[in-house]
Amino acid sequence: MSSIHASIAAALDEAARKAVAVSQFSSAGTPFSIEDAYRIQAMSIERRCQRGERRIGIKLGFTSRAKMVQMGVDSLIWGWLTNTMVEEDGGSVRLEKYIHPRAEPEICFLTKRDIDRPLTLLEVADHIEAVAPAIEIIDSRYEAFKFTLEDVVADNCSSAGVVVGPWSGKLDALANLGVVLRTDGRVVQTGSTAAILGHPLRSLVQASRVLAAAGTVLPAGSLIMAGAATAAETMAHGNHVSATVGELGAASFHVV
Ligand code: OOG
Ligand code: MG
Repeated sequence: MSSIHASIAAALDEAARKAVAVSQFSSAGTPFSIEDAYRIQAMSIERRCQRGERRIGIKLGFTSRAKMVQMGVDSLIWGWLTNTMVEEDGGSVRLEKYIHPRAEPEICFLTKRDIDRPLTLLEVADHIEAVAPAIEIIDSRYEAFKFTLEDVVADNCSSAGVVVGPWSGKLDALANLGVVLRTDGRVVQTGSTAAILGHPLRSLVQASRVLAAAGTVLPAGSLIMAGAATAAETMAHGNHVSATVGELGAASFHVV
């Protein structure tokens, strides 16, 4: 652990707290490795926890081709979700909390057992209590929403907000559900849950692997966001944003 990493963690934490973007670090004179990026991420989450925030789960990023193409990045990444990131389904999202937020349609899982080792595809369903349609609000702390893989990992993978729709036990239906993102009723993105690593349950296999590699146990009752099935869309004042995921239903919010 170096003081440079700690100061990058502090700068990213401040950028998120004040909703003011910063310049990239890894591509602008302070190169660091992916391992260092996860150390910086852990330090910035630790700062949030010292202010009283709680970890409530994790999110995966770049589990679909649509997202990799949009951001020009091609490795699966993961970051933490905390309690202050939760926005109410059907409620109002305050634009001023964010820098340049984007919305993307996702699937959220609720765990019913600790995830404490790499799981197989056959085992993952036994660890899940429920599934819900969801919207992730991503908000890169970097200017122009541009980053390298290392920078975005250090920035907790752009995690900023989560809106979780109705929970159900419909795990068997997940293979190929239609995904539709709407802004003010207009369809802005369409896709399929099959775009998420071929099957959203595979995101749980990946989640269990990255957690094990990090030596972290994810406690029962945690959320896991599987990663967006489509590209993300910018949000503006007054927008109504909704994501429908086949028979799982929809999650939505109003931007104020
Ligand atoms: C990074 C986060 C990617 C996803 O669902 O693929 C992500 C970003 O695009 O800013 O959340
Ligand atoms: Mg996402």
